Amino acid sequence: MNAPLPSPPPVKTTCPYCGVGCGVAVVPDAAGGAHVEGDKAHPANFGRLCSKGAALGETLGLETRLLYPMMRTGDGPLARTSWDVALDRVARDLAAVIDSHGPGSAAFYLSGQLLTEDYYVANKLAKGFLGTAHVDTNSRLCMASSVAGHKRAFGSDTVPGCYADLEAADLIVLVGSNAAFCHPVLFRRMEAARAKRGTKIVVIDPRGTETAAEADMVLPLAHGTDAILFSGLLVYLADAGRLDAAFLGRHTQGFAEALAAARAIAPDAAATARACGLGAADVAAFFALFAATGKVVTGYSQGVNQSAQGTDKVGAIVNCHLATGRIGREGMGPFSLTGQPNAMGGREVGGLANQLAAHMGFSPAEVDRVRRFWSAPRMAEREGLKAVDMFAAIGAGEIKALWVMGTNPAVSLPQTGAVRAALEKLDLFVLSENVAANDTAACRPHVMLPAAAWGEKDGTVTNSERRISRQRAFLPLPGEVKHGWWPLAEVARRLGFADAFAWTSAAAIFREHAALSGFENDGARDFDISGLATLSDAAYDALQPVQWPVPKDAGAGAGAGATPGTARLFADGGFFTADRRARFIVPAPVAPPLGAEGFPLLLNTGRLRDQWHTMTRTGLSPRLAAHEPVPFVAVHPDDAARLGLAHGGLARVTSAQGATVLEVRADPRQPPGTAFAPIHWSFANASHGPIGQLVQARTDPLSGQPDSKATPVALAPEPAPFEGVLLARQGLTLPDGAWWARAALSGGFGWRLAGTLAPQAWAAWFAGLGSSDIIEMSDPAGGAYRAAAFDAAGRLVAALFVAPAGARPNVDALKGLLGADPVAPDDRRVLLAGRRAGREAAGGPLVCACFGVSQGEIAAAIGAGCADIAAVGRALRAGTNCGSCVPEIRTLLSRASLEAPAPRPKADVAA
Ligand SMILES: Nc1nc2c(c(=O)[nH]1)N[C@H]1C(S)=C(S)[C@@H](COP(=O)(O)OP(=O)(O)OC[C@H]3O[C@@H](n4cnc5c(=O)[nH]c(N)nc54)[C@H](O)[C@@H]3O)O[C@H]1N2
Ligand SMILES: Nc1nc2c(c(=O)[nH]1)N[C@H]1C(S)=C(S)[C@@H](COP(=O)(O)OP(=O)(O)OC[C@H]3O[C@@H](n4cnc5c(=O)[nH]c(N)nc54)[C@H](O)[C@@H]3O)O[C@H]1N2
Ligand code: SF4
Ligand SMILES: [Mo]
Repeated sequence: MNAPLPSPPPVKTTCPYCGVGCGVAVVPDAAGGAHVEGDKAHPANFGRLCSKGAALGETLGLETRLLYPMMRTGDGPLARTSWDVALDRVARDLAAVIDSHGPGSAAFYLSGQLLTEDYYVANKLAKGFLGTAHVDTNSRLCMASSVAGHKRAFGSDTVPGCYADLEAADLIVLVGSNAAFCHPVLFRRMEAARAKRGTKIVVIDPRGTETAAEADMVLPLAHGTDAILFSGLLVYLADAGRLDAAFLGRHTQGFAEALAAARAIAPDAAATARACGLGAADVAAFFALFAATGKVVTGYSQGVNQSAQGTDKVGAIVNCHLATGRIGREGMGPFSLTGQPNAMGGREVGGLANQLAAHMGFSPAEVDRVRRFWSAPRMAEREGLKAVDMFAAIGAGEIKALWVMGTNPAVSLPQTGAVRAALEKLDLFVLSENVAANDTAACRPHVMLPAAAWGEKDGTVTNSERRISRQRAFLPLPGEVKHGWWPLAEVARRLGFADAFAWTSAAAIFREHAALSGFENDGARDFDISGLATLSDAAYDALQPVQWPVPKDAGAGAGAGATPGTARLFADGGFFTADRRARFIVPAPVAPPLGAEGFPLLLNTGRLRDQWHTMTRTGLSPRLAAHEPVPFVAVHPDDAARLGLAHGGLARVTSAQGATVLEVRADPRQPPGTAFAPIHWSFANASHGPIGQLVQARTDPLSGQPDSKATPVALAPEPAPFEGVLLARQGLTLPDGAWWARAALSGGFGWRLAGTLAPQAWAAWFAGLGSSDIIEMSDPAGGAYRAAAFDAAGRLVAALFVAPAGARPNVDALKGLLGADPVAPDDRRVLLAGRRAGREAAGGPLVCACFGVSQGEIAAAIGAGCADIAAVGRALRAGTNCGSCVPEIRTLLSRASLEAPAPRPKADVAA
């Protein structure tokens, strides 16, 4: 990992995962892989990478990729076709749908993982040339409440500050953000600053997280009550005389009404505490700390945005910063932590249904301006449908043609059951994808188009601090894969719009986008990168990371080295409202999360450290899979006991929308009455599919963003008298009735198994694999079955271990045999024993993904006297590279100092 880079010089590009937007230096190897390390010169990460970024080299394989256009005729299966045939079909069917049913019958569903250039082309085609504004994106599920909150307060979707503010702050308040897992490199920067200057970190999150474990103060407020907490803070700041009268008077409007509304919601600290389910002393201490500290950054993410009151939560936070003038100055400001690598770029080009392009909306003047710039024949003149409504319109048959690019809605939207049904109704369903199979691809697209993936893509992305960076290609386009913008331009050409879509490079598209941002702007719109509109191809290739705005008169344009950019906005007002004043927000009265008869718990959903969304890429890395190999639901131990759920057993989780089955985690960090499940699993890698099946489609009235954090659910034990493990070289179809979850292993796959399927049934299934060289151990009385199958060359094809619940063998040490060529006679014997001497005693879940160090090994090192993070690092190297696992090592250290490790409770064998 820390080995010096081999020559030739690395290609500098940007990580394709989170919105931190770390710079990556890559040296491709001859075998289609690459050596990846952090780019020391990139201002987002200065050389650091988290576990996901560090494992990028393991995700470049072509085995799962879509390499050729595919098309379906009639009810037949998808079959390989040529680009010409596929594009003719898309253009013809799109035109036919629009001719018969109007432009509003066509829609695009895009993604914050597309490059800015791809996004720009899709938006231009739809809104200017097809005449439909039904262009929305998975950013609706992600950043829409921040966008709406920014626009309401600032008149524009502007993030006022930058990452350096987190290092200059004396107080960082993280609201609804698990940054230790989700923005790990930025969190490392916060921790480093704390070590240097004693910054205080406050975490506001109902659930105990790794981020909370690192905080100086934790406020585990009740779900959905953030706007009450920040209303209470506004009242406190006013009553304590901490307002910035000069800033208020010169640069804002509406303070009196906002304060009156806040008083009605949260009259004082004690009332705030009661309404938020927090201790009065804790709330008072937080208010006093905020009031007394000038340099405060409030960072927020999905606990704020993904809420039925997300926009008001953003407004309540921004109010406190406006009232104290703590905005746009070093170390101060509200800071939206964006999720995806290009969530910001998508907003810049108008990827949301309620935006037009370049941060313009649908006012008649703006529609006219964009029409003239594009010479557009058929402008959409009104906002389109937002994601949840768009899929409802598809289900209702009103939208008949849909082009999905770079997102997996059959997993990530709320109510995925309804989403799947809707997708199957379309007259034309086009899917641009990197992978050949996922849950959305299973919904019978008519055409699948192979798109360039990270390493092949070429263009720009914008990170959380408005910094535009290049994603550069270091691999050739494999098979017949094309850049994302290309099929859009080709369809436009087929529809008669060749002149407006005539680019031959990403650089040319970027120049047009940059020019539009400056077109008739005169400083009235925040998003202005016209200083980059004349970059030559070479200057675009060499573009250094730069923060917008970059207006023309900023002396930019020369590209490398000469682009000044803008670190902060609004310190001296200059908001983008008509009167240049910011608006205070009057939040609506805060309603509790919706309850539902028969569904007594609230289901919260979110992310794990080492997986990215629906795992189409991180799922390929054995290292990353080892951290959390199975989908689970966490509940408080008291709830588990009350509901008869056994830690490690299975639970059926049900909501009004759907049901799934997950492994139970009894976790004291989970507030009673709530449950938490990760979002990463789907039917592609788990028998019972995504958590999105259960999630309600309740949305914020202003942003349209779904509340994915508070769905009423019921939990009940699911019978699982057996459990087991399956290892195999290839993907296998498992028997009906089994509960399983699949993860990548070096040389193949590993499945965790559970359920009611008895050993005899497993034995019959295993025999059906058709190997002529099988060894078996069957113990019907003991409820155990073990078997291994080999190919003619003596290589392991599959190994199965089934045992009574609670007695699943730890086969970690056997996983390496999948790569053995052939399996040695001694190892054949130990396979049936289900274990091999050596490392497995120190096994357990993987903690350090960089150096492959397990929980057991760390516990052993702690037992042997390692008393702090540094000592563990010296002994095992764990935590010394990316640092993502430092919070977990700290938890193990503190647990070891409190208690002797408890044995894992035996699972219930329910009848
Ligand atoms: N490892 C990893 N990192 C990622 C991603 C990934 O898939 N994996 N995805 C990226 C993307 S696209 C995004 S959007 C970001 C998301 O980053 P985060 O928003 O940090 O992640 P989440 O886990 O979705 O949710 C954050 C927290 O909100 C809390 N929460 C729930 N309800 C409330 C509430 O009412 N109030 C408050 N204050 N908190 C609440 C949850 O308990 C959870 O801990 O992560 C990015 N980074
Ligand atoms: N319950 C619940 N649901 C949630 C969330 C939650 O916290 N809870 N979070 C929401 C949030 S914040 C987000 S961002 C979404 C994420 O949800 P999705 O966007 O659905 O998740 P991904 O797995 O990132 O899907 C990206 C897909 O695009 C493909 N892909 C990647 N790059 C490219 C590319 O450049 N071009 C093309 N054509 N394809 C590409 C990948 O193979 C993958 O299939 O999930 C949302 N859903
Ligand atoms: S923090 Fe990790 S996932 Fe996010 S951009 Fe950096 S390396 Fe990539
Ligand atoms: Mo996101």
